[in-house]
Amino acid sequence: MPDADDYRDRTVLVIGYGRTGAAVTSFLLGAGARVRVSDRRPAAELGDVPTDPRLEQRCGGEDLADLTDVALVVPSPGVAADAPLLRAAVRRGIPIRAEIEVAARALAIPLLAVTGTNGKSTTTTLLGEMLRAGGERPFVGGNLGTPLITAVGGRHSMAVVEVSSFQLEWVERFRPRVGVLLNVTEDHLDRYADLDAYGAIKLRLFARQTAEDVAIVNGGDPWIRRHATALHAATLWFGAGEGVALRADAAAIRMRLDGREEVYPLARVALTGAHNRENMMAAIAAARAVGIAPAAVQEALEAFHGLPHRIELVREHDGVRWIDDSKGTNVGALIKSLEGHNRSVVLLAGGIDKGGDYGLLTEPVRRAVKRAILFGAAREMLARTLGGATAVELVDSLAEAVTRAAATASAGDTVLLSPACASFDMFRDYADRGCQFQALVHAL
Ligand code: UMA
Repeated sequence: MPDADDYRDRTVLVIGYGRTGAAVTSFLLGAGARVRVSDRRPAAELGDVPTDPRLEQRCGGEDLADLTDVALVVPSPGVAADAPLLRAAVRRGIPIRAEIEVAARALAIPLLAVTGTNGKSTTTTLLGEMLRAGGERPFVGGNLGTPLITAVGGRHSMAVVEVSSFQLEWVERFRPRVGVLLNVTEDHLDRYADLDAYGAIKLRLFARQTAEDVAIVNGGDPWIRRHATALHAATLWFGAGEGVALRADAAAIRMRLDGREEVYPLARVALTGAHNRENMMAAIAAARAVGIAPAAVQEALEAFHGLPHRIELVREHDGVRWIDDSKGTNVGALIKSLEGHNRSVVLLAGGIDKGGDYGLLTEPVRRAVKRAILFGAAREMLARTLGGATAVELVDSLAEAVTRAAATASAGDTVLLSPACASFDMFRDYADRGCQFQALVHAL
């Protein structure tokens, strides 16, 4: 029986040749495997694929013959579990491993993994900054953009990895030293049957943890509270409710452990809002769990200015604040972005409906939004859902949305791009949508 982590001379099928597929292919070739790449796109669209006699391309569709002689399948996160090749691999008993599983088996450094519906990227990046301030050499990546597998062979002392539900679908022994679960609200319901099915995948992050590991979870999140029995690690709750170790108000974050209290003042911290206080609490708990000194944690909090396209102020123009929240691609994200506003928001939303209960938006929109300007494939659905709560208007493009918003907003208002939808109907990705928005706003 060959060692399961020895890839030499074994044929591995990599499905999808995007960022993950390319990185995992390069790792596997380096580890001596024969790699077969399957992608539904034609070869000409795949960009640079290395020329290597041990690399074979099967592009332009999925063919079950691609599984012949395959010892292991590594699917990209974008490949759903019901893809014909994956279903056939399961039927034939061929092991399937996520890229993060392959990476975690090859890495000897502590892993700090962050998941949740919203706030993952901010928390992951901030935590990386805290580790850096504490003298570590962290790898920071995962769903954030740089696949974890690229950390293998690097000179890192720890890895902070943003983990999506897609990446957790095919894990087995993935066991982070520190696992963070920020929140679980409806998202990706085009891929999962319901909230419980989606949340159960998120809990796989904790499945292999033991009492020697740490789980950091949101005490104010009802779904997580209901599923706390799935946690086997030492658990630190933050936010609200019974037994929380970390609490926050607008002035400070307080962490109470073993009868001692640490205070992290927020007066000089740029991140604002209740959701960001949750992200900060989680990052503080994770950094402290791996021994980063409080002074380094505070230094990183004060130096951090947030991520692009996440409630990012683009410009103040004629008294109107223009905010880019293109990364807000689900209902929960939009609800958080509307916090603290009172009938002063001109909302730009729309794109591809990812499933989920858009009805949850009615009350926050009624309170915060004076007009919703809707675009993209989901615009009619959104107009029906939000029509009773605010004035709605349909447009054909983001450019038209910006023009209409400029005509509608008056001094003191905020124009907020927070689409609550995926971007792929009109843009390459959320970043492309955000960059186009910013260019339009700067041109006003
Ligand atoms: N493909 C197939 N068959 C399929 C599906 C896709 O052949 O059934 C091919 C496509 O033609 C394409 C490739 O697979 O060539 C794309 O793979 P991918 O969609 O997995 O994308 P990657 O470039 O590998 O990027 C992935 C993550 N993408 C997704 O989860 C959809 C990136 O997260 C992540 O940054 C990257 O790995 C590095 O880890 C993006 C994302 O949208 C930001 N994530 C979702 C989210 O945050 O909501 C989960």
